[in-house]
Amino acid sequence: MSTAQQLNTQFGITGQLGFREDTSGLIVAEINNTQATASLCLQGAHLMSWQPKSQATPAIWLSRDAKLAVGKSIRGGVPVCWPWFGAHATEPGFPAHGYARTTPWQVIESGSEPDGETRLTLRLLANEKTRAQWPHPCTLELIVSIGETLRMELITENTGSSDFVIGEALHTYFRIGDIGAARVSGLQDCEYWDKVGGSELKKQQGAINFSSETDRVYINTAAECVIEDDQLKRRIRIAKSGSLSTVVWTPWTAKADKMGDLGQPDGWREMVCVESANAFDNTVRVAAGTSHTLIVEYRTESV
Ligand code: TA6
Repeated sequence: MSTAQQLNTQFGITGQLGFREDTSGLIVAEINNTQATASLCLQGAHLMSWQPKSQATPAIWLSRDAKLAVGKSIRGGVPVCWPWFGAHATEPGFPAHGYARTTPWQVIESGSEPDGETRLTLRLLANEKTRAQWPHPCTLELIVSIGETLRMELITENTGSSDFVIGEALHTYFRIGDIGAARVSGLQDCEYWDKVGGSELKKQQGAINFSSETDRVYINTAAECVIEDDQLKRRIRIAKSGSLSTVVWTPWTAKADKMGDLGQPDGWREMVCVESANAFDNTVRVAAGTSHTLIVEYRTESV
């Protein structure tokens, strides 16, 4: 595993991209360019923060209780859920949302893009533990481009001789003023599995407003979503490709209290998850020798 100093020598970009070792011993990439600031923990290729310079408030939420620890997921940011979404289909002892977000990744490339964005490419480092849960020969890479727009590409390559099926998500926690003054549009008329109180297939009517725990997997949709934030007077546009599911989640009070790491007592009110995914009916078969890419692009607009 490279040290922060080795990474700075090989991939650092003066005045834009540097690497530091956190007190947990994990390595964090810090990005500060003309368009935005961001930070990304190499474990899990976990983007923890993103704030366009045009915005007074970050666009990505990180719990004030978030702690970096080896092998532990970070509450907030953009967890990479892969190679399954939610609970493992047959192994209750396997980690929820897969192992990618708690496994070391390595930096394989960095660069400055023409308009001033900073690009970072990371690859998951398979090991004995991951192969025990996922024996398929494959690579997983994440390309992040940080600017006024945040673009993330999650690329699965099947390097083996047999097909495999993945579930995945960029499980993004967006920063909002207050859940009671925010709504999500773009999913009207889409079918969704309502995970609150069993799992029933329903159809979305109009925009999604929030007044209780909401945990929905919208299926068969490539739609762009918009978070309308009346309190922060902004929109966050969520465009995607290579994804046919969108997950919308707020834990609300009881679940937030039970989880205990969302920034008590009401840190959970300042976030909503809108996750670009391939889950439930939309898992992806990656044929031998081919690759599959899930892409998101996030933009903020002051209104
Ligand atoms: O995507 C929504 C969800 O599946 C919720 O059911 C909740 O479990 C959330 O993810 C957080 O999961 P985590 O494993 O990160 O605590």
